[in-house]
Amino acid sequence: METVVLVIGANGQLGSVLTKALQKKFGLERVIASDLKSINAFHGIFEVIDATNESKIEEIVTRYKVTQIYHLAAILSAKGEETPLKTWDINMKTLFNVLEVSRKNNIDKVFFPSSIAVFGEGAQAINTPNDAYLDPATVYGISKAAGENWAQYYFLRYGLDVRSLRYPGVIGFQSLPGGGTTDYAVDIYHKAVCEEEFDCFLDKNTTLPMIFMDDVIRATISLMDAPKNDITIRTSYNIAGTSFSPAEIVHEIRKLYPGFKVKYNPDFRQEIAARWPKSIDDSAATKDWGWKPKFDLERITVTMIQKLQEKYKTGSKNLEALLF
Ligand code: VAH
Repeated sequence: METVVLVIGANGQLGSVLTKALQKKFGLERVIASDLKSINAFHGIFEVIDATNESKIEEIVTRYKVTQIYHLAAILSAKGEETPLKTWDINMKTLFNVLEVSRKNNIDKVFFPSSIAVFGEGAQAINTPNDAYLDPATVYGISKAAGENWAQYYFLRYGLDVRSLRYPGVIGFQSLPGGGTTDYAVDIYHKAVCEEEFDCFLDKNTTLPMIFMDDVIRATISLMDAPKNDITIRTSYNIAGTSFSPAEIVHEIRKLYPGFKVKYNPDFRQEIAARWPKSIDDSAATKDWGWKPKFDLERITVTMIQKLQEKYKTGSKNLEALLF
């Protein structure tokens, strides 16, 4: 049967880029983008889906004969702390709906994004191993750790081929993030290109694992293309891009914008970040399906600045309007 992909959460920071990559790979007619509302961001097929509604997901899966589901809808770490129980409900209910619809409709493969937010102070902070103790301190992290175990359960109990990656902080120029603790690392480039001062909500020396969007897309598709028997980890794979602190990203930016101004005003997100790893051991992903990142901080910075200069050249600082 031909591959037909449903992307849930296609309007998000990752979903908006991954959807276009999947359309390029499979063709416009074989990818169904979906989210809570249509924002006319995509060529091709778009369906409005509230992923808390299982029957709506099943209706679309049946109508288009979907064979793969990428479940990218979730409330992220910082935003999630505003309404903990609602975050838990939404992050888990949507996952259960995807897993149940996939099980009942013999979906070939399901992608579930996890995060380095599943780690807490109980894990070694440097080169955190894949099998480190998980003691997440945010509801988002708790929901991702639980989700990983549910993914493994559906594989072991029902044979559902669910695959997962623990994303570091994702940095990209194509979309604006929302509600993440690592989002400073996207906003800072926009401020630099617009020659505005940047107000950083993390301490200057807070090192976090980060990854460039191109590496994220390549890792995700590589994982999903890997032969089923090569996947030895059914909770979630660590992947690493590069690690850096706000001070280090500022240093790189000032190579291109010497006058770039920054002030540091750590807020509640500093406490979240302080419990996360500083660097990640992704040797299992390398061994099982050949993972290797291509973007370090210097290459991320040059690429982000170049792409954002192109976008802002149109004279509009309302990048959101430019993105879609
Ligand atoms: C967040 N960008 O900040 C997400 C990510 C590792 C962090 O999961 O919540």
